[in-house]
Amino acid sequence: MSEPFQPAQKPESFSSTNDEAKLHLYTVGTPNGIKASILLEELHKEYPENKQLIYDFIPIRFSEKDQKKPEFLKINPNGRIPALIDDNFKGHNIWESASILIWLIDQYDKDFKFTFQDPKLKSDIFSWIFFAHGGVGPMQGQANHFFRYAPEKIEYGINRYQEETSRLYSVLEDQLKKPESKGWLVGGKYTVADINVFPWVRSYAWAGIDITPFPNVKKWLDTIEARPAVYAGLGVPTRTKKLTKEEEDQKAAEARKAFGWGK
Ligand SMILES: N[C@@H](CCC(=O)N[C@@H](CS)C(=O)NCC(=O)O)C(=O)O
Repeated sequence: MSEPFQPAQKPESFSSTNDEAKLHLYTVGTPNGIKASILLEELHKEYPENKQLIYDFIPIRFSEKDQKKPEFLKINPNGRIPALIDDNFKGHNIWESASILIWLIDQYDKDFKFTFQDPKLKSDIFSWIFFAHGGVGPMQGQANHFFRYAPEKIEYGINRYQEETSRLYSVLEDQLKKPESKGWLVGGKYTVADINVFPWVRSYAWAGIDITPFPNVKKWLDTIEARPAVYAGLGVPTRTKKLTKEEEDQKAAEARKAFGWGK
């Protein structure tokens, strides 16, 4: 019988070590997948000696429906990426992208580099994480669907989800433009709240969203994008390049085929 998944691979940051990977990320290069690899890379940079943070990744193939296979459903009953197995905790499985970030911070960010010890600031981090997890992700995901993938162009659906995504961006803009924010969502520093929503906002163009009304969001995007750990995380499972219009249409067509949209 063939293996259900492609072999695990070590990311570039751990390619020179023979030490065993303790964390196993099941992923695809989508906004939800990338947020996990970005945080793993950030943690590795802050805690380079911590061998518990050595990770590998298993590239999930939507075209093969890897995410719906029984072996995967044992890891994530929702049949979606990302999912993480933590061998430092007897193979504990974590699913839902924000839940993975919270787990990693709680277990491995002992010096509060990407969070806060103060309970009120930690609660603010959760507010922004859940705002993004229940708002930006789902709404922008639907904007993507109606704008890029739906076999028919339904103006009502496109407008509804693009407008709601833009409204959510305006909430980010208002937060980021406050002088005390210092350009970050919580407590004047780069935290897991920023990491959680960054990959979604980064792909605004794919959802057909205009970023120009949100200059502080654009500046925040560029600042995060320039971080070496973010660059490393964006390369997992593979680094994508800027697409031409034809390549964008091809990518949308491949997704339509993989998910059976518009049959
Ligand atoms: N709320 C979930 C959403 C996960 C999700 O929708 N993942 C997409 C990729 S971004 C997926 O796995 N799609 C495959 C499918 O629907 O079968 C999370 O944040 O982890």
